[in-house]
Amino acid sequence: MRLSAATLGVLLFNLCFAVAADRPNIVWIFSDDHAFQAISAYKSRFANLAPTPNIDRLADLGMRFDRSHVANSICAPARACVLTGKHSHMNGVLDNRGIMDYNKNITFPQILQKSGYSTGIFGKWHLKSAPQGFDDWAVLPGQGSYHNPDYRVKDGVGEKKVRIDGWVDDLTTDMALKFLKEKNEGDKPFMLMCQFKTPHRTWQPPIRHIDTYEDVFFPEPATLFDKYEGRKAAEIATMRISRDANMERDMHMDLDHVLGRLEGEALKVATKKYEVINKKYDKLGLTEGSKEWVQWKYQRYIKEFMRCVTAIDENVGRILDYLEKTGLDKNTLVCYSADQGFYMGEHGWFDKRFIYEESFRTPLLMKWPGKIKPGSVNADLVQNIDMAPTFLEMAGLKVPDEMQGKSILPVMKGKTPSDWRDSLYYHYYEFSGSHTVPNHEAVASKRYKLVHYYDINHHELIDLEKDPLEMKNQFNNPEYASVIKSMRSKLVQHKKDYTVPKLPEINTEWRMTEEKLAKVLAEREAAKLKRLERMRAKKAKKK
Ligand code: SGN
Ligand code: CA
Repeated sequence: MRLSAATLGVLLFNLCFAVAADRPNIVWIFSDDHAFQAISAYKSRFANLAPTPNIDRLADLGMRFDRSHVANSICAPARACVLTGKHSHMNGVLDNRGIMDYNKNITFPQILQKSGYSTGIFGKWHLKSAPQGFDDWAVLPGQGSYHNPDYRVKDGVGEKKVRIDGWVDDLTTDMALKFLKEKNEGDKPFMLMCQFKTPHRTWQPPIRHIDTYEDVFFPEPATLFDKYEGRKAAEIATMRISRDANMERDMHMDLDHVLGRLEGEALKVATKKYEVINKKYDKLGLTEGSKEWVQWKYQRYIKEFMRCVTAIDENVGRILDYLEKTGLDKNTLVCYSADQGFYMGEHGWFDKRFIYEESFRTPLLMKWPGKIKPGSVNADLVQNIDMAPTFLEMAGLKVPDEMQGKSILPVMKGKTPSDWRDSLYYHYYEFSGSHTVPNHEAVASKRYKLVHYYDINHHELIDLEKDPLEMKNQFNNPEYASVIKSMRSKLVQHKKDYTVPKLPEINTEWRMTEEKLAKVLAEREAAKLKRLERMRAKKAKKK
């Protein structure tokens, strides 16, 4: 690893001055696509129907952050933001193709490890290169599999591939607990990252939950049938439950996809459960494209999502129980968060990527006995780039200058500085990855969002106070002229502070053009037809 003189200085400082005795442990529980609307502590519309009692324990015993946001609402970039404390244009992971480059970045686990922490990471990683700064690790290759997954496991200075039988996040939690048990016996502080694959598309709950919630009706969001008026980028996106969630994989009609990796008795039990559910659909005789059909798809989607959520909530409970049972909890900060939020039917969507609330916000709950007040709720603007500086400050370590986030330690302690930031910088770069969401750069205050979809020359101004569902674009409304002016100057300031390069200089390959959009859509349509053909052939063979 090549390190700059400044970074070396930080490491030396940290080696010399870290006080080992009472440094707190850190447990970071991180899920993939877990919308805050799907956590009962956030008083979601599903709170009574599918509660998350274990995640809620963190809210009861600690702090719930209501304005916790991401810098770029997509998986690999969000993970890089957490690890490096830097915005995407600085850490180099702009989109899901991005690789964590340790020659260009120093991460908080590396610094903690050097300063004497035991460190471990288990579960979803998505950053391609092998994790660095961890004594122990086992991560999923790419997105990983739900059933009987492969893991990339640390093996000396290299790694090996191991297939393990079971449901992915039960296994990841087993590994996290093993790490905790071993660390409990040592005298070093520890930092554990337990990173679930769940509830990522295509939602595959453990067998014990395949038919949980089958008879529950989940209320629809008010914007399920959004027409995207005045919001051109939203109109372009291919992430509608109605049109873009597919029957075979998303709606679980193709059991080979859903259960592909299961074997023996487990496969039999799971198949039987799905067949019962799928037969009910056949009996309904719904017309594809009808309103009722979309409503059925919504129910099916949300049920699969919440089954997955229930399973990870149980695993959060296992971790909290262990910490309490051993007394480790007393000197441990436990956090629960997700790489980004998710649309649970809002605007008619699944997936994320946009700066609209449901995917710009991400859950954040923290418990730290004696330091964070139980049952507290915070509404200050915090962002995923703040995590690295926070953990370093907690451990009594110096934060490298290159980190752009701010430590939220005072916020956690209920002492937010009076000059705390009043807006956040956001930038999404992955047009053409999946779902054709146009790239956008934005600035968001607590009330307003000024968004520039620069490839299609479209601007939006959202007034969250007057329009909490984000259905009205006020950019051309003269009443908002002064708001736009003030938001623009905040954006300019952020770009200066964060040294954002000029737009044409970044991510040239995935910039959107009309031709590229047409090509991507045509390819997707062809793939869809192929899938349908395969399904039909399979059905015919069965008969
Ligand atoms: C897969 C999903 C997409 C999702 C991306 C990125 N399709 O491609 O729906 O947006 O991952 O997700 S799937 O049919 O393969 O599930 S991310 O969380 O990793 O960024
Ligand atoms: Ca994700």
